[in-house]
Amino acid sequence: MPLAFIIGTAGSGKSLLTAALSEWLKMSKQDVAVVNLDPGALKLPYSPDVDVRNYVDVGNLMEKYSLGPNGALILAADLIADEIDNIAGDVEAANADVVLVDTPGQMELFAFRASGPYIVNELTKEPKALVYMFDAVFSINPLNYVSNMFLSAAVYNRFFQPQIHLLSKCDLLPESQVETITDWAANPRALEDSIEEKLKGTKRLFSRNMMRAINALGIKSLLIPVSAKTNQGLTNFNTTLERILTGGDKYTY
Ligand SMILES: Nc1nc2c(ncn2[C@@H]2O[C@H](COP(=O)(O)OP(=O)(O)O)[C@@H](O)[C@H]2O)c(=O)[nH]1
Ligand SMILES: [Mg+2]
Repeated sequence: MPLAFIIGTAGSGKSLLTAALSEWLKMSKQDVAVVNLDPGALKLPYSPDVDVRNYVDVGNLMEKYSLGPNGALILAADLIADEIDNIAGDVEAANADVVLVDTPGQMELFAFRASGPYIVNELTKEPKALVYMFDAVFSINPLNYVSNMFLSAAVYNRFFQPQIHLLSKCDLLPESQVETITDWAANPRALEDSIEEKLKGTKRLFSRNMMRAINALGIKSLLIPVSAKTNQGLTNFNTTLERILTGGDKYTY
């Protein structure tokens, strides 16, 4: 079964989008399973079919190794790799036609430690996609937008899997601002113009050069606006996901 990994900075909306898309898929009669890979999650907006917290307990780690919450989360992220056979077995047993994987709250625990790419490789040999989330409210400033482009390129450089880019929480911005940001993704010239207009001095220079360097990598990818509160954009998002995971077919017939 194909897998989609939902990735983004802390609070970018990974867990709520996982919940919204899985509900939306169920309504479309698609057989979906949801995996929680965040050992530090206290409360989730969905009930996971597979839960890493069954294997790794952050509270226990804090006590056993006298760690603070950050240290315990780092250790937990690494310990997940040791449980990969169990987790892969649980995913297999869920026997769904598509699997959504919600990743740890702090992106670096998944993307920038050895265990993340190992987990992505070992969990399945079937088609997979990474879904990278740009927080809309954060991204409205071109400086922040370029920083997020940089992070998404860094994530690509860790996994080398097909990557979809979403603009999350777009219900929080007026339509015109959502359009401005999606235009930046589609049209580098528009982003350069906004950088010239909105930024000055070192910030302008740095943002422009960083943006040009990232564009030169050739990983241009459109930004799909979505909202996990209103379900806006889920059709578009899922069409793109289907194209990567199944070649454009439904997951369940
Ligand atoms: N308005 C709005 N808020 C959202 C949306 N998605 C997530 N949030 C809120 O943003 C916060 C962080 O979301 P969460 O899914 O936990 O982020 P995660 O850390 O990436 O998993 C929560 O308070 C959510 O309710 C959205 O589409 N619209
Ligand atoms: Mg989360």
